[in-house]
Amino acid sequence: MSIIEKLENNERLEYEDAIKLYDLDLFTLASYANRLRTEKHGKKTYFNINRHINPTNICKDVCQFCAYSASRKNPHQYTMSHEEILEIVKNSSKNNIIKEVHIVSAHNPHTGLKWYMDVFKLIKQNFPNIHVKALTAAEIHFLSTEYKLPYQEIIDMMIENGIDSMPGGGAEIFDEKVRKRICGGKVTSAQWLEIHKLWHQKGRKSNATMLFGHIESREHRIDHILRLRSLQDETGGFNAFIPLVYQTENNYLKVKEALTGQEILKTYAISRILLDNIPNIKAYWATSTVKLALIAQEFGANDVDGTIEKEAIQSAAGAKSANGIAQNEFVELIKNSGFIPVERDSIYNELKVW
Ligand code: V47
Repeated sequence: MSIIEKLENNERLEYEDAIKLYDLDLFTLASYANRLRTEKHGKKTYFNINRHINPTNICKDVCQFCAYSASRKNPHQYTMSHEEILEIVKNSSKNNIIKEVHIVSAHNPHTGLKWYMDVFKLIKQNFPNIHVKALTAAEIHFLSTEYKLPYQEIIDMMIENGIDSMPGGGAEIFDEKVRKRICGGKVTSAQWLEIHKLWHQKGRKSNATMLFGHIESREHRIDHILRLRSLQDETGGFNAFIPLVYQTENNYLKVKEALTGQEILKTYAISRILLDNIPNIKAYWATSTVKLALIAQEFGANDVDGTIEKEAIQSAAGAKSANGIAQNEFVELIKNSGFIPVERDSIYNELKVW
């Protein structure tokens, strides 16, 4: 059966067919991805009102793509105090506007495990209505090795200290050869998947990312997406898949050519087509640019992430996301592009349809 016939019949595609998807023209891919998006979400596009906090940039790991870590080209080291972090949440949560804090740090060996956990405990005690999305699988692996505790114990601590869901960071690219080259030494692909599985087994939700547009090939992207699909078949715990477009500045991966918009849009569409079991495909505007995130709505994406407010990881590598985006601007942009803006909470309950 041809790939088009399989797409017409909504058949699940395995690796050999999946890789052929990139050979289809952009608008053919768009039409199948958009059909699937529309079946699941109609014209709705989700966003949330969130605040990103990056409490420390001191990192014991060395990822070639990272411009945020202070051990790399960024000479400015910082570690926030708990008071500073609480002040940020307090200022952002005036009038109950933000619904989520998204907390991701570098792997700082100097603070102690308690410092990490107290951040979440204090936020939850002081702001019980705010959803705490925190600790990537890479951070969990770091804490587990640094403090010689099994993943399970770190996960139990996360739950005790008020973490509601896990972000999707640290996945990068699962192919072991590429991974070794871009972030050797940190959480392996198998460990990343194992940590999310353990988290899902606790009845909790998480997201999954893929960093693309660096030295990986199309085959590596397909392999990455299919490994996520297999785990999702087992656990059903992923809320969203987020392809992160690689930002090229201030880091050590020498990437000559940035991806074309066409390749990025194909990747969103292919993600939607292959991930028949992950409901939300997020075009994270901080890495795709706002304009492409809006276009991605026609290519399978049904989520554009949140207002962010402050962002340090992608902006260090050249993204225009340092100061977030205002809620009313988001709403206007989604509306003007022909979609229905829906403010959601962190686990995709609808809060307001505009
Ligand atoms: O894992 C680092 C990426 C991630 C660069 O779960 C880079 O809702 C592009 O995971 N170019 C952290 N990306 C951010 C993240 C995330 C973002 C938004 C939403 C969610 C979610 C998760 O940032 C890291 C890494 O893959 N990153 N450097 C770079 N130069």
